[in-house]
Amino acid sequence: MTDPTYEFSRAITRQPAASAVDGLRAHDIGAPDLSQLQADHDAYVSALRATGAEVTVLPSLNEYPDAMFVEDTALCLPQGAVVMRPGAPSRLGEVAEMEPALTGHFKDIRRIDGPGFIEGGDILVTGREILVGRSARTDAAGVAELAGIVSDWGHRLREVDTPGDILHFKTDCSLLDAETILTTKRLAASGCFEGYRLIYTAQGEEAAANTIRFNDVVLMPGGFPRTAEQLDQAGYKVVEINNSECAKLDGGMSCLSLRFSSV
Ligand code: CIR
Repeated sequence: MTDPTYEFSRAITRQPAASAVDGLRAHDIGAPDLSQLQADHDAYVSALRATGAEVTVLPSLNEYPDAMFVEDTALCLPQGAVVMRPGAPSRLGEVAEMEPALTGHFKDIRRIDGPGFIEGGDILVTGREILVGRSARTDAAGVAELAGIVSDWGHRLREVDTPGDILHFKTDCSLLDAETILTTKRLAASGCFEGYRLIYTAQGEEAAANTIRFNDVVLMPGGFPRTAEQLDQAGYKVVEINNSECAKLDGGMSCLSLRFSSV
């Protein structure tokens, strides 16, 4: 029996483009170094493949500097895929580039038509529900449209708030298994995870919250030893990937892939 919240046979990623130096960022701490960004992306893809999954690497899209953050363009569920409608105007066109890559893998593909907006980074699928954080990128209308679609597929969606200074809901949390969430204390303080088993990022290591559980491993950004140690102690097999360059664009482990199992 597989657990669809973290066992996946496939992932889709996209090569970073040279234009990534112009990617969106909340605070400018310098442009990413392109060769390090590519090396980190390669390591990320290798780590996914090492779990036995088939990983598609789509070609870079120079006209969309943030297109390597594929997670924001779609939600992949066992019943089908939903193509998102990003709230960042410069990212709206990315979804049309992603849809053809999904068609071979999903029988049912739906679209968020608007007028609302929603990005995949605001969506956490757990064993019992789909949590969606409203944010600067995801509004109530976008959440409502998604709720209608996933209820057709038997999912319960719960709308929550992303604290104002956080880009996406999942910037500050990730699923470790169907019932366990890694989160920052500042996000959990809202009470949005009541009833779940929580592991908190170590103080000062809030940027470690965006990890992915992918088959038998947890991919986490390098440089957060105390949080890595906690996950190790809790029995998770941690693989660290350097994230220094993506972090300059507010990106992390979850943003870089769409994860699913083909039917
Ligand atoms: C953006 O601001 O849209 C990108 N620079 C980063 C997107 C990160 N995506 C994610 O957390 N899912």
